Amino acid sequence: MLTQAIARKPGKNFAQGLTTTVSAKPPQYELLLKQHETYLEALKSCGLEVTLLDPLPDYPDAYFVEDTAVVTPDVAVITNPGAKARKGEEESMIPVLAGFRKIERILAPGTVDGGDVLQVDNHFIIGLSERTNKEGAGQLGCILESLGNTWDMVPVGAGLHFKSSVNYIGKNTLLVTSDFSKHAELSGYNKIVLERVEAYAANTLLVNEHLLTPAGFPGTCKQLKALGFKIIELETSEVRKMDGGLTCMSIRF
Ligand code: CIR
Repeated sequence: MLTQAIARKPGKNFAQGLTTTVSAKPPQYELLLKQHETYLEALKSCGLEVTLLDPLPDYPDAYFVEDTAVVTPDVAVITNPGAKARKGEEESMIPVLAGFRKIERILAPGTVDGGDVLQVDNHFIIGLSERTNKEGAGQLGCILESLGNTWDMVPVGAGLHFKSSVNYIGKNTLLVTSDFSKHAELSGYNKIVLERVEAYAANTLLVNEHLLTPAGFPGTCKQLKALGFKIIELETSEVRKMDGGLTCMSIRF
């Protein structure tokens, strides 16, 4: 049962963050704040106590807190973010997470973004991406293994992070984009393979038996409901313009 979430309010300069998404309309701060607040309310409605941190003016992407730490019942592993512009965000998480867990760190030349780390009970699947390298994944794997967990690495050939494309939704089931439907490392799970036009819905977040899923993907929503999942649909238009989604905006434990 998850009880805590750490999140950070987006700063006014959020649109200066990294993005590869071309959007017809520029990102809107007021709308992002509204979507972020609704997201936090949804986390609370799933039973989480939310710690909300202030924006970090030097880091427009800092509200994507997920990338800065991997937290398990035993440890908080502070990452070494793979994007140059985001290095340093992780330092501000140390005093926050030290209040909950013992701290370990990923050290250079290792890099890890939390968005590449998918937890399925005590098994961790670590995506190797432009942000997470083999050295970083190995360091994280060693820490997790020393605490009784298992882990595996998966190449991320598409999308920004592994969890942009694959998420665990409970009942031994993964929600995956078609790019990940045949990966050997994922063969032990049931899979719901998203239609190409609904690929963004892969970024669905399991919180205590509820699925927080992006609004606007009716096919996926219908399928999840039919399988008996409890769904909370959330607007994500402004986060999406910055290559982010629902998993990225909090650390849950
Ligand atoms: C970045 O490129 O780092 C941010 N604009 C988006 C990060 C999204 N985080 C995530 O998927 N875990």
